[in-house]
Amino acid sequence: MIDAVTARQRFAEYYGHAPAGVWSAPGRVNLIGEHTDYNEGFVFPFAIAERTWVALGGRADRVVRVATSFAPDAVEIHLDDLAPDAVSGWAAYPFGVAWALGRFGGDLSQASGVDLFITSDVPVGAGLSSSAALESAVALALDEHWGLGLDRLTLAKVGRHAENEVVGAPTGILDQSASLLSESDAAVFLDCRSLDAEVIPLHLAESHLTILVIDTKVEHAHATGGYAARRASCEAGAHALGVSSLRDLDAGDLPRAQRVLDDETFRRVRHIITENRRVLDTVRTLREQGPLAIGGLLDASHASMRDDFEITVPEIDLAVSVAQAHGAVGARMTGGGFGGSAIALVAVDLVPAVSKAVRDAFAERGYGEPVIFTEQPSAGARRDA
Ligand code: GAF
Repeated sequence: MIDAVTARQRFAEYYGHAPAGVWSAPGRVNLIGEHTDYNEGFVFPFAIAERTWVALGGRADRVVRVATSFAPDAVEIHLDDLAPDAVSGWAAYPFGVAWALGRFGGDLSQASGVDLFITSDVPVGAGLSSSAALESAVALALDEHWGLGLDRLTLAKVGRHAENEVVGAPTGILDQSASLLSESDAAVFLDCRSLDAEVIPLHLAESHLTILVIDTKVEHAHATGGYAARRASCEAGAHALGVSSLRDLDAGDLPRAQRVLDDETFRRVRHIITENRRVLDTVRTLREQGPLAIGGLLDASHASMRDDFEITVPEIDLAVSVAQAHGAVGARMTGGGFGGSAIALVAVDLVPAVSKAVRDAFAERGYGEPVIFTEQPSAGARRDA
């Protein structure tokens, strides 16, 4: 297990002296609201227990050096050389964040260099936002060390900017907001247009419920392929319907959308319109009736991602349908799709039975073994030491 003490030790072993501080940021599960963020809609994620840790030490020069436990070689860059196309691979995340901090109001011309050591237990490629955990931890650490004083929403924008401009993935602000704004036992209700955020208690433990994560091990990547295509369809749909974003439409616009758009674009647009409604209904239902009552909305969200947005894969659909058939309150894919993880809202005492049923079903179909674990909605990014 990784914690602040381990992160300090790893830094000290690598650089030969103690770090000035340790910061960490979590991955996320999105409870509901998929692909709505870049359509200026609503999302409702929570932070998971797995985190990325950044230990930082100051330097006298203007070099940023990054070492990690997941790549053999350290990488370094002079602060004057930071640029979107200056780096590639995993280093694009930390260096991209450093570059984006300069773009969001931090004057880096007098900033001194830093040594960073990064370590993480957020699963990579599981749809649980390992990239946002890395961006958010680095953003928080550098913001504090350099005394930039940027607020957390701005740091979320910094992470998104790094991902869009440096990594090259056209993602929205969901993941970084979840990582930076979450609190324990709660989810973040974010309006991605106004960026108004509200932390809403989930009351899972009182209801004897937990979130089961089923990582199908089917790896996804958002810098390529389907994710960008879905975003382009949404933008084309909004343009054809005369709105600046799909956020401006509701169910009353669906008949006109069906007349104006081709079938595929219509179904993409219908997913966004209905998913925004489901997020609002989830938040209201949770407040009025508690988490046991939101299962149908999770199920409907999955059906919409499978049939209208077409971002699920057979392994994910199987995990969801088996969980539903074995007593889950509700289940859906979480994250951008094309692989990754499903989540199921499950009574605590049903966890072993649902897990076994999913494992058996995967074995029967000849799919690779999924990794199944429970998640506790956890604290957001913070300074640990
Ligand atoms: C990925 C992206 F990074 C998010 O911005 C969001 O669009 C999500 O997919 C889908 O809801 O995690």
